[in-house]
Amino acid sequence: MIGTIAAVATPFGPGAISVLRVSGPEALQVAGAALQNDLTTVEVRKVLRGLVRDEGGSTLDDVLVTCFKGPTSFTGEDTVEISGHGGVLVTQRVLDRLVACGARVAEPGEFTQRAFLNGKMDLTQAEAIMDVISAQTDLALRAAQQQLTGRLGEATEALRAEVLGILAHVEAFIDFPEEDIDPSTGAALLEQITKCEEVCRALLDTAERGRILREGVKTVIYGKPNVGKSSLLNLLLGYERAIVSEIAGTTRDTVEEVVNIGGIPVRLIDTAGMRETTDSIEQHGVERTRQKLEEADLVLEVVDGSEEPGQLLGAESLQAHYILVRNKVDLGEHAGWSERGGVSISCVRREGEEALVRAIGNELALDSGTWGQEAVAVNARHQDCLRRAAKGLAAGRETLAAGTSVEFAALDLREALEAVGEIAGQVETEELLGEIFGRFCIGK
Ligand SMILES: Nc1nc2c(ncn2[C@@H]2O[C@H](COP(=O)(O)OP(=O)(O)OP(=O)(O)O)[C@@H](O)[C@H]2O)c(=O)[nH]1
Ligand SMILES: [Mg+2]
Repeated sequence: MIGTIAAVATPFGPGAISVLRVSGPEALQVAGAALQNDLTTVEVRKVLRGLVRDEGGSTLDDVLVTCFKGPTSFTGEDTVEISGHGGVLVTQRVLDRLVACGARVAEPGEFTQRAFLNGKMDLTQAEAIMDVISAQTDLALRAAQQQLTGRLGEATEALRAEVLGILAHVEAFIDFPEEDIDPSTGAALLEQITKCEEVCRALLDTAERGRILREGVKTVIYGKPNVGKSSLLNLLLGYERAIVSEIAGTTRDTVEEVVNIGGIPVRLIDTAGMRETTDSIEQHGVERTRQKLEEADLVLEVVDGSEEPGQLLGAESLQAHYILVRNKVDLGEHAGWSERGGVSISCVRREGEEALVRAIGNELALDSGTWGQEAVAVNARHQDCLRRAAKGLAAGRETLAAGTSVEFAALDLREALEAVGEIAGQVETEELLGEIFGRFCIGK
């Protein structure tokens, strides 16, 4: 959808300033009409002062304006940025005025989508913008910034060029069927395909790290009522986020917060204590705890270490990493726990936190040193493309090796080529773009 779009680019709510953006073929005219000023002749990238006026000529806001000319703008189109007073109403009025002057309110991510469509960046870079905005730790931010520079796009582009070369070679044999693939050429092709498969595998190996950097390690704080699960969440967070009380069954719903452990975002999920209950709200909470447990990367099973050990969830029943946390050791440690391992803490005395954080780091093998060096960490979409690419490459290689059908090998390789191309957006579909940019904020 072309046309000139406008949106508020800063968060909704009162602030020092609000920034509005206008982009499209008529951006200078639209903003010029709102400002009653000819912006088509002004110097670009220079801040001007102006008044946004309503239809009747009354001042709506006193603003600063910067004009950019396409193609050397973020979107690749003519763009105007308007910085006004950061009030909710005044900002809305300025936006209304821009719409009255001919702009349309932008869809989420539409500015970045235009930047992509105008060749200002590839799809991995467009995605990285959202990763930069939502990064919650330095490591996550570093990975996002690397992707924004185009590291991943370059890597997949190199892979695509390689696959394209192989495909061209294979297709040449289809065009000249009288020529058999001689053994040395065949062997060289197979070797090239194997190398491409290795590249796919290496990129796929970064998917787990990518997911953790983007979403955090899903850490479920699990245990019986009243053992101190909410107290533990508060301890690790450093403030009183969840309600703590001596009444068993205090936490009814799950509470999620992210903490930074050695640069890795750890998403702590405090849950309702597990017990048989007839209270329907508490039953819902217990059911939700079960669900969270299934999705967990790490489970912290909290017990009252001062009491006699009872039945534990234990590591064996879980796919996830597991740490036993023996809380309330200020009340004395029951001898029965000595064989069970785990970490002793006291939430009320704020003791054992460091040991627990260390145990979490060890359990997840979170060595931020090595994490930081890896430039690229693929997301779920890239992972899907790479899996398809690897599958196509393997199928093509096997068919070639068997010498059955060059045509079928070419089909498989073409699928691999398209899957690799999808990563950076060479083969884009309307649906794919809607999926990606729909997750952006308005004005981005
Ligand atoms: N002595 C002692 N009391 C603690 C400790 N940690 C928590 N408590 C107390 O234990 C009680 C329960 O704490 P919560 O954190 O609410 O326990 P919970 O596991 O979240 O409980 P539910 O949400 O009901 O399942 C509160 O009275 C806390 O003050 C501790 O380390 N030592
Ligand atoms: Mg609780």
